[in-house]
Parts: sequence; C-alpha cells; structure tokens
Amino acid sequence: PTTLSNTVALIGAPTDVGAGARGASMGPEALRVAGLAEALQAQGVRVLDRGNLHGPANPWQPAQDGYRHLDEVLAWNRAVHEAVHAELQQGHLPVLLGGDHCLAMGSISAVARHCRATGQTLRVLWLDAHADFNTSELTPSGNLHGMPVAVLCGFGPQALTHLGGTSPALHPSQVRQIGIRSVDPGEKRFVHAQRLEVYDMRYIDEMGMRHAMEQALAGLDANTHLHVSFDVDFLDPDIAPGVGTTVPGGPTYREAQLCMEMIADTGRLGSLDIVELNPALDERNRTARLAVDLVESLFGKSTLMREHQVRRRH
Ligand code: HAR
Ligand code: MN
Ligand code: MN
Ligand code: MN
Repeated sequence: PTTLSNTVALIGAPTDVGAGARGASMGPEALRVAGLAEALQAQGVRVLDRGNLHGPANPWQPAQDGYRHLDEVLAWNRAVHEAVHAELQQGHLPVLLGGDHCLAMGSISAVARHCRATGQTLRVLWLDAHADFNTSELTPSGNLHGMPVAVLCGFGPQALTHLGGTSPALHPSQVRQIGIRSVDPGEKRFVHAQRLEVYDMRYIDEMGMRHAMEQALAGLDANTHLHVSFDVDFLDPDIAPGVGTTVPGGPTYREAQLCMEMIADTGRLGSLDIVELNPALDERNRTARLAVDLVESLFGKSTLMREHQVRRRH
C-alpha cells in the first residue's frame, strides 16, 4: 500500500490569521475546485470531505508582545487539533486544507498525540521555502505562520506548545526540512542551535533532489508515521505564484514531482497539510491545480506501473 490508510478525510481550515497577507483563507475551496477529491479517488483512495472548520475572523491587528492574533491562532488550532485527532482515531488519513501554516501547530500536535498513544514513531517532512522556526523574540513580523516548527518543538506560548496536552509535541530530530531558502538572522542561529536537519536549496542544487530525499527519508521503518507539511511556497514561484510569500529559486516541477514520488515509495504517509495556497494571488487557480497534481504523486500516481519501472535506486 502507498499510504497508512486508504481513507482520506479532507478538513478545511479557511483562515489567514497567522499570515502576513490576506487570502490563504480561500485555500480550501480552491483545492476542491481544482479537483483534489477526484484526484485522490483516481488513486484508489476513499475520500471523506468533512467540509470546513469554523473560527474567529482575522482582526488584522499589529503584533502584541511579539505575536499577531495569538487568541485567534489558538482558537483555530484547537479546532484543527480536535478534527485531525478524531480522524486519526478512526483510522483515517487526515488532509488539512489550509489556511496558513500556523495551522500545522494543531495538525501536527494531534498526530504526535496519536503516535504517543499508539507507539508509532513520528517523522515530519517540512516542505517549505521558510524554516518557520521563529519565536516572539526572533520574529521580524509577529506572524505566527513563521513559528509553527518552534512551537511544536516546545518554544512558544504555553497555550500553543501544549495544544496536545504534553509539550513538546516534537523533538527537533524528528523533523526534516526540504527546499528552505529564506531564514531570518535570529531564526538561523536558532535552527543551528537546535540542530534542525535542513536540506536547503544549496544542498538540493549541489546534491540533487534524489539524494536530499534519500537522506531525509533514511531510517523510516514499519512503525513510522510520516507527516508531510506541504507549504505551497516550497515550489518555485515561476510555477506556483499563488502564495503570500514567494521566494525565488525553489524546486522545479520535476524536482517537486520526484520529492513527492519518493515519499510515496516509502508507503508510510499517514497525514498531510496543504497550506499557504493564496487564491487571491493566483492565476486562474493554476497553483491549486499544481498542488493537486503533486498530491496525486504523493498518493502513488506514477507514469508507469511499478513492475514496469526501471529500478533506479541501486
Ligand atoms: N520568516 C518570516 C516571518 O517569520 C516569513 C515567514 C513566512 N512563512 C510562511 N510560511 N509563509 O512558511 O515573518
Ligand atoms: Mn511555512
Ligand atoms: Mn513558507
Ligand atoms: Mn507522478
């Protein structure tokens, strides 16, 4: 099997409370319009669309004590946490449709709680242009979508770090970051201090996506739950303009496909976030359609059937 469960639950979280630009709140509907459910069904997956969660409006206020919209981010993430955890308990594979990337605090804390209870080992693949490892002291913006990895590792306000009951949800050694090319100065020092395993664009340029993914996926076994947190700004803006924070020099279409295909080949995918898609900045929904195309590969779509593929990996 390609994934841990053959039943996917789509959970929409239409908010941009953690972002620095408005519009990611329209992401869930854009992904549905682009045919996400149909694409998954074509891969043989049963799809349950749970509709959208509800939460507070975006008050669009300046930062207070280093955070913008902390109460609203907390409310949305509590809803996401409960929804994702409920699907995991039913044996389903939750797919969070963001929304901005602050929502990964709720989804991944739920996955971590589920893995603690079941004795599975959690590995998180963070596909992003950004490290999202800021704290209130380090952030240049106060935007909480720049902080979820730090919060999940126990660095942040108590209410957010304890979403799943115990903190930290993750140890930095459980995280692999791919595609990184924009890290703030203080954030960079903190990434080093916490020894995050980062396959940045320099690494991918020099070693290739194949080698980067081999390293990032090393050590998975039959007890591993793999969570993929797919920030759409991971992709090069030439192919994916519909995001709030474009950074030039990201993975090409082929590199992104290979990344997804190599994850599918592990057979360990157990949960997924698709975040930061911003339809207000897109061109006729092309970025949403690209995200759906890549998610098909993540769920096992390949050009040829496996038995007809040349064995390339050894
Ligand atoms: N590092 C910047 C900040 O913290 C920008 C973060 C942007 N984050 C996302 N998600 N778009 O990765 O403000
Ligand atoms: Mn992100
Ligand atoms: Mn990003
Ligand atoms: Mn493919």
